[in-house]
Amino acid sequence: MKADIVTIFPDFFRGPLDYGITRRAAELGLVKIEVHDLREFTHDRHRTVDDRPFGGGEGMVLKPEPIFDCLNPLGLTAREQRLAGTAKESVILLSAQGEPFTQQVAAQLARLDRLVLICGRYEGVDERVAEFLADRELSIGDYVLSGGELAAAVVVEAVTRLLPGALGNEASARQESFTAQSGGEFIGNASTCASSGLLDYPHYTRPADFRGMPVPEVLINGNHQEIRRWRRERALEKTLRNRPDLIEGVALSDEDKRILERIRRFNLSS
Ligand code: 9D3
Repeated sequence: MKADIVTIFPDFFRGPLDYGITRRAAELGLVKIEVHDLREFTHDRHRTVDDRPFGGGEGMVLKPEPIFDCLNPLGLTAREQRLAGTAKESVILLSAQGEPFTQQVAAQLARLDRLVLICGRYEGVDERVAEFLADRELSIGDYVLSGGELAAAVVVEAVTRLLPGALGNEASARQESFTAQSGGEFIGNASTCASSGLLDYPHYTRPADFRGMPVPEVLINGNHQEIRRWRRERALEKTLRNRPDLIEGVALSDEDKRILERIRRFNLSS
């Protein structure tokens, strides 16, 4: 996969993508990231990338011309064909007005050969970029960032992990067994215990007693049936507390329903 990032802060990307899985994937040649400095596509002495909004209002808007000129030499397939799905390429504008970036979107993007990520800045980006240049507009969540750079790094990391060979053998085998259980398609939230659409259960490692904080007994006394049940209970409990919205998308067994009922009653009584 080739990823082109269009930004006014090219140095930003020296940091976040140079570690862990994204670094290894780049070294293995699974992903090639090229960062484009938008200012190199300006023609005035001050290298102006922004301008005042038509109609008035606060702040500045990224001008369309440098962005269009930056993409022009990249040799992309026409937008019409990209939108028709006949090209394995996508041009994405990262903006607070975008559709939510989810694990499902990451999986779609991981099937492509080419991503172009345009990072917004200032109060916004001239709308002609979203309307005529980009194929889609993505947001990474409902909070205000100062621009699209962190969001682009998030997208690259989430997509890169899904490229074949990006995870070690062990991790990819584990992921395979998860995907098999969810019906062949990797669906649901990234932070979920992928087999079920729930948040993950709690993890512990040595020491068994850390400064008076013990590991739950059940995990040490090694009854695997009991451990499975305990983990399922804790996953249900944590999901109910932190992400109740996820519960409705989960296939609950009768046992799960009994556990949830017990947790709900317990929470009401305390
Ligand atoms: C109410 C006017 N602005 C808030 C101060 C709107 C606004 C403009 C520009 C909000 C954010 C930004 C810059 N943000 C991004 O470019 C951005 C973003 C985000 O803010 N949140 C989540 N995902 C993304 S992707 C790009």
